[in-house]
Amino acid sequence: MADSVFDQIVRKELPAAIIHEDDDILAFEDNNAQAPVHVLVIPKEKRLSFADFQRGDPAAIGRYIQGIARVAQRLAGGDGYRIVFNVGQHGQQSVDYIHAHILGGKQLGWPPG
Ligand code: DGP
Repeated sequence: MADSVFDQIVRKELPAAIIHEDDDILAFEDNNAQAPVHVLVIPKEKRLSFADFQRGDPAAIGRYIQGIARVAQRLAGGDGYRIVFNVGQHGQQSVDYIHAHILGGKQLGWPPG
C-alpha cells in the first residue's frame, strides 16, 4: 500500500492536532475544517477505504466504530453531528487511508452535493 499523509501522522512524522489516541485509533483535527467540529478518526491498522470493511476482523472494525462514536459524543454529542466516509472518486476520497469525518458544532445542511 502506498504511503499517505495519514500514515505519516500515525508515525508522528507529520504534526497534527491530536484529539484522542489509544491502541486502536487516532483522532485529529481536519486541516481544512468545514464545521466548528471537524475531526478525522483513523484506525491505526491501515485500511484504504470503508469498502475494505467487507472483509477483516469484525472485532477490530467494531473497536474502530466504537472509538468514532466515543470521540463524536465527546465533541458534539449535545446537539448532534454527522459521520462521513468518502469512498473513491465519486465519493471524493482524497487520502487513501480510511478516515471518518466527524462534523458538528453547527446546524448542518442536507442533502450533500
Ligand atoms: P477526503 O476527501 O474524505 O479524503 O478528506 C480528506 C481530508 O483530510 C480533507 O478534509 C483534508 C484532510 N487532510 C488532508 N491532508 C491533511 C493533513 O496533512 N493533515 C490534516 N490534519 N488533515 C489533512
